Amino acid sequence: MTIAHAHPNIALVKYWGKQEKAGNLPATPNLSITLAGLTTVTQVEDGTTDHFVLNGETSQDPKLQGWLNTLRDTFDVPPLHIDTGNDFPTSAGLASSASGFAALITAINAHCELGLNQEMCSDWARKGSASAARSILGGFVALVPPQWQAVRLASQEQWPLEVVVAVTSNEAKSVSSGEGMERSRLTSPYYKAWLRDAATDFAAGSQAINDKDFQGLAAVAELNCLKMHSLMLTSQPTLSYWTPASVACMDRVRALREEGEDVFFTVDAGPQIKAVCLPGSADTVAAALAETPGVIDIIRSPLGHGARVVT
Ligand code: 2P0
Repeated sequence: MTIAHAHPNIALVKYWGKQEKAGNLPATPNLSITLAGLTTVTQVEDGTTDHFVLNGETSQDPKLQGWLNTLRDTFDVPPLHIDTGNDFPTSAGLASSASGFAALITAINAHCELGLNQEMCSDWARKGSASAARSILGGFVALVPPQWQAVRLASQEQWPLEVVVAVTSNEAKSVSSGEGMERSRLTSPYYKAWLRDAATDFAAGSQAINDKDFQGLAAVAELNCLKMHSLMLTSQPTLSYWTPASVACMDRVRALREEGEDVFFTVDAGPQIKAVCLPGSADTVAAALAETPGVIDIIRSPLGHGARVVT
């Protein structure tokens, strides 16, 4: 039996749209931070048939089964009992598929002695869920062509940012990210503009991380997030992930910044707000978001490590 841990990551320059070829390849370069305060724990052991348990309940997951079958095209992987749990809301815009596939390939690699290095683990994680490629590493992580395997931009020790997650709903989303981004690619009138701006946003985000330029990172990350949500909103049918509380939190973050706090927001395919802070602002930001109407929970997180085997 083998146990692996992985953390979700949140993108500061987002992935939303795939290339039209095999391999689950993003259409645009993207970068993220790995969150130590949220964890997926995945246990793998040999079984007589594949059996998957998610958060204590038996689950049928065609995406996971398809990924396992693909893995077996290359490696000798026996039937597996996979038991995985998240200490945060699942499929609710907190990147549970990123930490999930990162923990899973890490556990299977060790359990079945596949001999994969980090780059290869990232490659296999990406085939399950593109954002999962990034959770193989900790700190600041890029996913870029031509390899589309995670690349470390900086460690969490080099720039120890903090993240305050304002949870506004625990419900699973009704449209998956994969389905949503394909809808945006096919129907949003802004998709071409999204592709056009991607390399510039990625370069600006990478430079800001390299320079530890918080204001620079704030500017590119907030605008890139709002570009992605513009794509979502202009998809047909629309993809509307925000609640009134999400909007209130974004307004609150802008107001806190006007008051001198070092904070910016980002939002993924769900209603939760992630406020990224310099450490000196995290207490004030957490207190302010906790008081914002509609916020049901606050999760605080430093940046953390990549996926790893713990037994
Ligand atoms: C990201 N998201 O860059 C963006 C921002 C959500 C919003 O990557 O189809 O679960 O499995 O590759 O990785 C979520 O999409 O999609 C995602 P698939 P994934 O973090």
